Amino acid sequence: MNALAEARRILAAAERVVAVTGAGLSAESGIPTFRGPEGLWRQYRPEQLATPEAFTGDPLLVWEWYYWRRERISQCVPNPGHIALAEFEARQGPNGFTVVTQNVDGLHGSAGSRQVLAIHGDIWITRCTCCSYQFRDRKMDGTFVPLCPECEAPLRPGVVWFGEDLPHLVWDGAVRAVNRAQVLLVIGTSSVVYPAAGLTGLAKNQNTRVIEINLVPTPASPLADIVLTGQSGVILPELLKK
Ligand code: BV8
Repeated sequence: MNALAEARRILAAAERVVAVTGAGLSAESGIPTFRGPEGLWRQYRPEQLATPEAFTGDPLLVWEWYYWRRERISQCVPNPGHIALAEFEARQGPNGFTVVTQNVDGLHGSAGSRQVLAIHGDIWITRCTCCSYQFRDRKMDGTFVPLCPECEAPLRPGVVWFGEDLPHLVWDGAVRAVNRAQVLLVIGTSSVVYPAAGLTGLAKNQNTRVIEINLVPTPASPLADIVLTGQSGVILPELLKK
């Protein structure tokens, strides 16, 4: 039996499935990945932009990068990979399928997925650096650092930077979902950013079957029961079709 057929057989028998997704899933929607040849990080290093220190040091540079990314994302739509995941969720029923995404682009929600845990936050949220003020923000350009209307402190993108804790309730939900899952799909992620990358090891320690979808081998590949090599937008519709 080939790898895809075996993966379909395993999924057909699974009551609860979790998918961990990364920038590779959105690549076919036109959103550059972080560490690929055309990656978002190519002209910058992560510590230059996605850290609290970078924001303190040059908040306008960080905002300009996020405005640029919002602009890019606003021109992108979910691809067949996102849609296949949303349709699979509808067929799995309540608590049958959870997406744990590192992506901040919101494309899973646009594709119709409802059980989505955005562990690295949401690029379309702007929040205060000091008080609890936050709002859904469609602003995609700016020449100054926005200030909080409540307390006048600088506003920041509602994403999780390196060195920052993940939102506890969301992260706890992701761990609980993996603990209950019979199958973990690891889709389009380089599996180098923790603690997200640790979910694969958590799954393996409890005999959850792991299926990885990527263009190239990653640190998760040796842990996977099945590795499906190729574009997630091509593989997922085949893997998850009725
Ligand atoms: C934290 C911000 C404490 C939003 C991002 C061990 C334990 C805990 C922490 C650490 C640890 N070791 C190191 C750390 C610190 C650090 C870390 O992991 N550093 C790394 C670099 C070593 N982690 C942290 O600081 C985290 N916070 O740990 O707090 C804590 C501890 C325990 C529990 C809770 C809290 C915070 C990490 C979050 C950082 N923020 N983004 C934004 O601006 O977007 S990370 C950034 O990288 C994005 O979120 C992105 O999603 C993420 C991961 O990247 P990928 O999604 O994998 O994207 P990448 O480009 O790397 O790879 C794309 C893949 O797709 C490739 O494999 C490619 O082959 C593939 N691909 C491409 N095209 C396709 C494809 N596959 C299929 N089809 C295609 N078409």
